[in-house]
Amino acid sequence: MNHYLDLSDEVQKAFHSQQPVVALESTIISHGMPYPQNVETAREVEQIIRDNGAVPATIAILDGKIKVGLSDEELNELGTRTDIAKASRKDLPYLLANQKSGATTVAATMICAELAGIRLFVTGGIGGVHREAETTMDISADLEELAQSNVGVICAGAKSILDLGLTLEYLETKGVPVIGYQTETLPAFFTRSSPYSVHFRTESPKQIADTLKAKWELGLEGGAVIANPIPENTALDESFINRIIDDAISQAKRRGVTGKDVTPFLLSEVNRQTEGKSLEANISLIKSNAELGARVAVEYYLQ
Ligand code: PSU
Ligand code: MN
Repeated sequence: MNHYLDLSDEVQKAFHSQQPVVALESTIISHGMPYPQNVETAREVEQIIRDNGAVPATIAILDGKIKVGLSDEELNELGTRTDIAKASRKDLPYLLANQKSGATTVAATMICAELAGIRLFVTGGIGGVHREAETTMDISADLEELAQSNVGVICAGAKSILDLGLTLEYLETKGVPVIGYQTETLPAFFTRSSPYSVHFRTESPKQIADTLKAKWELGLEGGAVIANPIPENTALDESFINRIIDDAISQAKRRGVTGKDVTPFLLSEVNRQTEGKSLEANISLIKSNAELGARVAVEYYLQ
């Protein structure tokens, strides 16, 4: 095992007794939601995974170690400390070599999950190709990681802060299957559908697990996107949320926000302008993703 890895007791026990393990990211805790909802949600999401027969492994970089499975205190630290870096693929070497801390993005969580031998990972939404990427070249490292790390990512699609059409094109080029769970269209995080088709519609956790097995048994490197629409009762009105997203994007442009700050800026601006409605939606969809992720993991590991 890689000497940077530090597995919690719960995760170690799960590996020894061959229980299914599901990874969770930490950028959503440190940079995606406000305190105290971030910490409360992180704990609740872990419990949902346990209740559905799997073991949660929230991943973060703490003092130069890749933590796989966090204690309550560590979750609290990630949710309250203001000096936690957003850690993507490019950031891992420096943070580890210099005993620093960081909250892992989808890309970095996939890397750490794979190092630990975890095949399934639950999050809210993935990064992707930003609008106007043809001039800014802002394309999330999450997409390259999906192309190369062998981890299935359960999410609610992607926010339309991104260009969803170009994001799908990118994933298609890289051979990353985008699998809809009981949906034909790519969910747009806050809403259950979008004008874009997923690559395949599936009906059950078993069908998803079998598809992942076939991919990896064929030696096809890389991950998959499993897109689970937000529960109907918490989905936001499409024109309401799109108006706010458009406004957040033009503000980011006006203020000259670039690089790794773009996504956190847009997320917090959307949170602010929806006065908590987007936060409620975010919490609801991540819980729903946790349930699906645990059920897929059970099928993947135990059948
Ligand atoms: N999109 C969301 N919520 C999030 C993120 C993206 O709807 O919390 C976070 C994830 O951690 C994702 C990261 O991996 O932002 C992508 O950042 P960037 O676009 O800078 O690659
Ligand atoms: Mn970016």
